Amino acid sequence: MSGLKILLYRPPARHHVTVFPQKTFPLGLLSIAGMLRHHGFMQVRLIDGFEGFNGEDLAREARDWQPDVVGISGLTAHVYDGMAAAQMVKEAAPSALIVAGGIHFSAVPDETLRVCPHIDLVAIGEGEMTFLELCQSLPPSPAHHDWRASLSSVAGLCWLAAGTEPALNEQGQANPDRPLVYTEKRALMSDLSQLTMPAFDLTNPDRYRMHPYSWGDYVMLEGSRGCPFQCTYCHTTQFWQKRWRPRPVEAVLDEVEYSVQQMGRRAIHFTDDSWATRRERVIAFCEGVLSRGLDVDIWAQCRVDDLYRDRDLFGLMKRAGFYGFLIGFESGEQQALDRWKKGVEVDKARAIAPLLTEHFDSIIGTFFIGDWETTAESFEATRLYSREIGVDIFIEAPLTLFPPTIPIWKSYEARGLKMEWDYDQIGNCKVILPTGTLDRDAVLELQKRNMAGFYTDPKKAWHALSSGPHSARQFSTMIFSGLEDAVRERARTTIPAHWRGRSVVLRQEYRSRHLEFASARPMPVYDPNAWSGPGQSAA
Ligand code: B12
Ligand code: SF4
Repeated sequence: MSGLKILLYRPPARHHVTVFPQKTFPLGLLSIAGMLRHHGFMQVRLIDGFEGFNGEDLAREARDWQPDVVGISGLTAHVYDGMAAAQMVKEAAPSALIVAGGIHFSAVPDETLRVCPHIDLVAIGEGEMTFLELCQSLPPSPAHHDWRASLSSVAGLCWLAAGTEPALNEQGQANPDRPLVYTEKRALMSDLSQLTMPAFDLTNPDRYRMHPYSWGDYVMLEGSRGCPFQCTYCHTTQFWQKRWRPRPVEAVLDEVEYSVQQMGRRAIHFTDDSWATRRERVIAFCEGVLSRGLDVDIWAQCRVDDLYRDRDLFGLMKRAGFYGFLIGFESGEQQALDRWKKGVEVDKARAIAPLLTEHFDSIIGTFFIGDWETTAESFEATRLYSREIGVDIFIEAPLTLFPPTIPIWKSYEARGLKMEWDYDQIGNCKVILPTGTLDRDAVLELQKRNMAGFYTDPKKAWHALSSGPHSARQFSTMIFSGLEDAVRERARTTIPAHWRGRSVVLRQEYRSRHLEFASARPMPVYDPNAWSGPGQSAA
C-alpha cells in the first residue's frame, strides 16, 4: 500500500449545458481514482467543481492535507479555472506535483505548460494507466526531487525541460526557451475489462442531478469509449482516436446493479458517444437488465443508423427501461451530412421517427449550424426536418471548433477569417462563425429564430409536456436553465471580479495571458504522431 497523497479536481462549469444535466459525476476522475485504489493508493481525495466547490476550496484542502500529487481535469470550458486552481494549489502546497489531464489539456500541452507554469506536467490521453504509472514511479514529496528523471519512462506525459534559464519570463509566463519534453506515446487500453469500478464513494451522489430541478436518484455510467465514425467537426475523433471500445456487458450490468442496490440510484445516464454501436450488445444489455430484475430509467446517446438497424428492438429497449435518447441528427440536408462525413441518411431518420415517438417519451435532437457552405435555406430545411421527425427537445448549436485544429478551423483561417480564441466562448459553444453567404449577425439571428420558434410554439410545448414525465422535465429544465444562465451572466458582468474571490481574479489573468499567447502563435495542427521518444525534446 502506498502513502502517496493524491488530490483530484474538476473545475466548475460556468454555464448550464443546454438541456443536459448540469451536475454530472466526474466520471473520468472517479475511474482514475478507482484504478489507483485497486493498486494500493488508498489516500485519494476528490474536489468537484460541479458539486459547488471552487479553486479556493481546493487550495484550502491542499493547505490542510499537503497532497503529493494534484490532478486537474479539463474540458475546454474549464481551462482558465483549472489554471487558476493550479496556481492556488502551488501556493498552498508547494511540494505538490500538479498534473493536468483530460480532453482539452491533452490537445494543447505546449500551450498549457507555457501559459500556466504552475502546472508541472500534462498527461495526454486516456488517464487511468498514465496516472497510475505516474504515481507508482514517483518518490515521496515528488516536487522536491527530480521527478522528471523518475517519470521519463511513463508513457503519455509532457513537461517543460528543466533548465538553467529562469522558469518564468518577465510577464510571468513559462520561459519560451525551455524545450518541451514528451515521453513515449500512450496507447489506448486494448481491453476495457481492465477498468475498475469508478470510486463513487469519493463524491456525494446527492449533489448530482439528472436535471437541476428534478431527479435526485441519478448516476452516470460508461458502457463504451469512443466512436468509430469521423465526423469532421467532432473532438471525440481525435481524443479517442476513431476507435470504439466496449466494456464487457456483464461489468456494465454489475455497475447498474451496484447503482440500484448500493447507491439507491435508478436513473442511469450513459456517457457513451455511441451507445448502440453493436446490435448484439444492445440485446445482451437489455436482456441482462430484465433478467436481473433491475427497475431503471435509462438515457443514452445513439446514432440514427444504429437505431434504424435496431428498430425491431425498440420494444425490448423500452422494457429494459430506456425512456429516451439524444440523437445527433445535425442537419436536414443530406449533402451537409455527407460533407461532414456523418454517415447518416435523413430518410432513415424519417423512417424511424414514428417508432421512436411510439416507444420512447423523450427524443432530444441536436442539430448544428454548419460550415462555410451553410445557407439561409439550410436553417429552414433543418427547422422543417426537426418538426417532421417530431423531436421533443430541439437544440441547434453553433459549429464549435475545439483545439487542436480540426480541418474546418484551418479552412476558415485560410479564408482570412479572424478566429475566436477565448476558451470561455469556445468551451461553452458560444462562437458564431460566418458562412459563405451569411455574416455572423445573420447566422445568430437565424439560429435564435429557430430555437425561439421551437420553444415558444404552444404545440411543441404541449407535445413535450404531454409525451411523458421525462420529456416534460427536460422541456421545463431547458427553459429554467436558460433563464438561470442569463441571471448568472448578468451577475458576472456587474459584480467586480475581486468581490467574487481570488480564483475569479486569477482566471481572468489566465484568460488574458492565453489570449496574448494565442494571438502570437498559430493554432497548432493536431498530429498524434509528432511525439518524440522518452526524454527527447520536441520543441
Ligand atoms: C458526459 C459528457 C458531458 C457531461 C459531463 C462533462 C464533464 N465535465 O465531465 C456534461 C453533460 C455535463 C457535458 C457537458 C458539456 N460537454 Co460534454 N461530453 C460528455 C461525453 C459524452 C463523455 C465524457 C465522459 O464522461 N467520458 C468518460 C470519461 C471516463 O472520460 P473523460 O472524462 O474524458 O476522462 C478520461 C480522460 O479524459 C482522462 N482524464 C480526464 N481528466 C483527467 C485528469 C487527469 C489529471 C488525468 C491524468 C487524466 C484525465 O482520463 C479519464 C479516464 O481515461 C464527452 C464525449 C467523450 N466521449 O469524451 C463529451 C465532451 C467531453 N463534451 C463536450 C462539450 C462540448 C460539452 C459542452 C461544452 C456542451 C455544451 N454545448 O454546453 C458542455 C461543457 C460543460 C461544462 N461547462 O463543463 C466535448 C468537449 C470538447 C472540449 N474540447 O471541451 C466532448 C468531447 C463532446 C464532443 N464530441 O465534442 N458533457
Ligand atoms: S457520430 Fe457523434 S461521436 Fe461519433 S464522430 Fe460523429 S459526432 Fe463524434
